[in-house]
Amino acid sequence: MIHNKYYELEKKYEKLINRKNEPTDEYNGLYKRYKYPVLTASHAPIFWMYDINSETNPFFLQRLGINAVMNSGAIKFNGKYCLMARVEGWDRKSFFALARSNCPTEGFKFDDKPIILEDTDKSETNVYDMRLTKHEDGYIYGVFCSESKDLSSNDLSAAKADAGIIRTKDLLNWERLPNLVTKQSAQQRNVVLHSEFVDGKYCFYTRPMDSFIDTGSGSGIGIGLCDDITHAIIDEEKMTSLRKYHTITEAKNGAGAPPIKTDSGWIHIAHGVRNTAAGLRYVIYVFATDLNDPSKVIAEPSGYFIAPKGEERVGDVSNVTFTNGVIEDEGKVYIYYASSDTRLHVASTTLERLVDYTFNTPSDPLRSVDCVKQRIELIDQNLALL
Ligand code: M1P
Repeated sequence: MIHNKYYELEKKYEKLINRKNEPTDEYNGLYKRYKYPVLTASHAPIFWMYDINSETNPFFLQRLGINAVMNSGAIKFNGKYCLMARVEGWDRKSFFALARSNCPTEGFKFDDKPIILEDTDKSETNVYDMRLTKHEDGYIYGVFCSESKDLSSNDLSAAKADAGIIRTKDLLNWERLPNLVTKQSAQQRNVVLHSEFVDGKYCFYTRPMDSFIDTGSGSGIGIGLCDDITHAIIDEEKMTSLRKYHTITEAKNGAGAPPIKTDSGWIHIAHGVRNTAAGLRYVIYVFATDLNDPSKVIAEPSGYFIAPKGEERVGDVSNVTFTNGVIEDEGKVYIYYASSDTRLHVASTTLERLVDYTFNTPSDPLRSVDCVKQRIELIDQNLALL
């Protein structure tokens, strides 16, 4: 028999799922932030957490809690906006679950069951941050971080990050492929598959790392080609957007969603990390690469595009904004970004605006003296009009 409490919680859940969302009144010209997150731990169906049977769970205890719903891949499929969310349990393990809606900014509801990945590697302990790519080969690929314990170290928390790969044609049946092998880099996180072949090969954005936390000698976002996605091996990684001293990418950076193709170039919405006395600060930034050579950076607006604001600043890992999902839909662009490893938000803009921002915003001159000159130039132009 279903516990009475279930019906009470169900009402709350339905109210949450059907809640209308609206843009906030913040103005920056670049994008609109929305009032409510699109996914939170409370969006998890009640039957994922409770045993709803009053005989086996008379006190209606939560048996398998959900801690956070965050970094999500995104795609429009069969007319629905779909988010491949990173759902983290109270047990610290993440899994993937698909939430769908008819609207890009509200109404996301999880499919009844999370995604089951084929168990191809018994040492894999955690999985997270899937990027979805609709590839020109006809498949939708999911590339995610596959994390295992680093057995070469005595440190209990030492871990190893690899890129796992799955693919589907219907978002229901997933085929797992062997993990990506990058011959030059010991570890990989934030790996993204490019949507088109480059020189007839599959093209991945990578993030070379020497260890689990530090990118070490890794100087930024890499790019590498491979012949066969069913045994993906990258022999050589070139660099694209580089980490730079005293910028938002000084500590590390990483690709976000697959880049958006425009007439002017590929637009990448990525994350940059800097260190502070209060810990790492993650912001979202934009750069563009050449249409014919996606490794060549042709524009990189100065500073951040989205940084944590208000309640976004606080969570399990505070001061973080992170994106791995963007949907471009008939000239509109929806950027799904998580805040502080806790919840998922959306910001909306248009392709026209994003192109203008990307190609007409000055780049970071890297020194205060030049930054102030850059600003005075803007002020002088404006004062001449006022
Ligand atoms: O905690 C912030 C983010 O840290 C990692 O990103 P990166 O690999 O760039 O350090 C990821 O684990 C990500 O999931 C997380 O949001």
